[in-house]
Amino acid sequence: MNFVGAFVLAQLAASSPTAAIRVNQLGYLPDAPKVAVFCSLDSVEIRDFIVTDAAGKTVLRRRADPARSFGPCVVNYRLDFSSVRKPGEYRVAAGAITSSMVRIREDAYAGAADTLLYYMREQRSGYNPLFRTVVHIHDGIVVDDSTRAGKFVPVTGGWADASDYLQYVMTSANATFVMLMAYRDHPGSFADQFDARGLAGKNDVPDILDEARHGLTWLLRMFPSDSEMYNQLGDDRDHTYWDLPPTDSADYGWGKGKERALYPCTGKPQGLFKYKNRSDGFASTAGKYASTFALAAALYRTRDPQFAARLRQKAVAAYAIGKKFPGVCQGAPGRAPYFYEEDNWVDDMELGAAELYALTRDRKYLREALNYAAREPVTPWMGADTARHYQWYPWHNNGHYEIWRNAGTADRKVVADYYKRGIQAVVKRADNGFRIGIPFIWCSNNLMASFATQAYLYRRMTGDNQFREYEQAALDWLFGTNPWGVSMVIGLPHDGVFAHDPHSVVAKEMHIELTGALLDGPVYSSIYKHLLGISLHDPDEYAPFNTGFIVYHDDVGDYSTNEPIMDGTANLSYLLAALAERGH
Ligand SMILES: [Ca+2]
Ligand SMILES: [Ca+2]
Repeated sequence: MNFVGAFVLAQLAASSPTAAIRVNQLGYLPDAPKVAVFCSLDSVEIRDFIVTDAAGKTVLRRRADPARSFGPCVVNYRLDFSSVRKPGEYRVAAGAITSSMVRIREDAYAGAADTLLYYMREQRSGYNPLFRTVVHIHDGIVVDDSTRAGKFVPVTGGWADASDYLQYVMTSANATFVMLMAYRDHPGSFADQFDARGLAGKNDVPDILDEARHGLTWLLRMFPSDSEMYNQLGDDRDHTYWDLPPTDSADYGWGKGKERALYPCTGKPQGLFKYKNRSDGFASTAGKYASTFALAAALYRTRDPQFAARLRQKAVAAYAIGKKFPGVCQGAPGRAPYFYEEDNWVDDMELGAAELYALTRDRKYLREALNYAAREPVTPWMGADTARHYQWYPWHNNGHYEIWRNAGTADRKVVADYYKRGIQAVVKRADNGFRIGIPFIWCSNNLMASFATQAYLYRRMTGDNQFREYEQAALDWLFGTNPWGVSMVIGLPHDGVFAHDPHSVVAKEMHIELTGALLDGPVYSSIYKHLLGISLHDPDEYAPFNTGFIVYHDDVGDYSTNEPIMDGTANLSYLLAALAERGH
């Protein structure tokens, strides 16, 4: 340990908190449920809490509601101040403990979805606006395929998946889809301050569409013909070096920094080395191509008819391939045992069919969408204790909502009920001070964002508000109402408490803040202890709150909880755009 580290530890010991009041640092909408959470590491009792306004005047005094303990919080109380609706700045206090500043504002979420895009731009492969150069220009050469291995296919573009530089259709198509959906439903929430290349300066295109089109362009390259459907670019040989994107020296057998491996869907188990995945079809990937292209075709119909026509043709072709080859096309492992183990594909085909129905109005697609939906009404992690890595993906099934948008009354009720069942399964596990019922597997923040999004969609579809407290609790968790008091999105809000030491070579070496990045989030301590090659580089400033069954570390060495994720960041864009609109 260096001198600075020892000093920080001494400071921590002197000021070690024994209790805290956690709040959503981004803020509360005036009509939203508002609950701060009192978390004590020791056994204490409180009776009342107060809310004071900016002038220090008490505007509410109320009984604290005791709640079941959670994680490191031996004692939890829920401090419900929903009745405070007047916009302003407040603090919540109980005993000697006072919260950080609480904002109540009609525009609490204004601009938040655009903030996420800073991270998306930073993650771009192809032309990267941060480095102002084209990165990974040699992509890629086909591997793991008996007929085409060794062929060069030009697939530069897209986004790096996380702090490594691997690229997946699975996550990139979902990211593109959600951004398109966010724009379609909430166009007023997005600004135009950047151009198509991601450089500062408007181009008369909303920035969310600039970003989505960057994804679409790559996806079109990854599906160049009906007989070539690619799924993954690079593999975990990427992890060999701690390089920046422009100087990535990963070697896939064609020299350092040269061509990267390009994996097609083959319908068979894949993996060049010791580990193999369980791929048995194309449909999980084909369905994602189909849904993303079909939604884009609808959105670009008047904006760019030629582009839209091409997208439409590709959507139809991808969907047909998914029908012909049911099953999953999983991520391909390299040298390590970790890969994206997606086990469901009917959700992807459902979404593909729903978008093709919206685009073509051919009722065959609606029937097929409803049939797929009935085969997996609830995304299977909901209600579970654990799951494999990305086993049930996407984290929530937008297909039910997309069916609902265009279906008749009876079918609408069916898909709304599917959402309800998933929400109920999570709520059943959420009888704790934070009202949190997700499993804390790797990338728990994705599950949190998806639960909140599904609950929001259900509420808008039905007008049923019975789960609003849980929807809000998941949103609040992401922005600071969690044991650590940390916003899980870097820079949101800019004056909040968020990660300053994410697992990212770009942040570390370039000394930049990865504004807009959603982190993986807390995991079960049992998972953290068993991951390979994890160690903290600095003293843990959150150590007092890492004594429970889940842990979070703001440390560059922790790739399990503190690594930003591209797909999770994009996935959050819908909810934040929705909350930024009047009427919410
Ligand atoms: Ca723009
Ligand atoms: Ca799936």
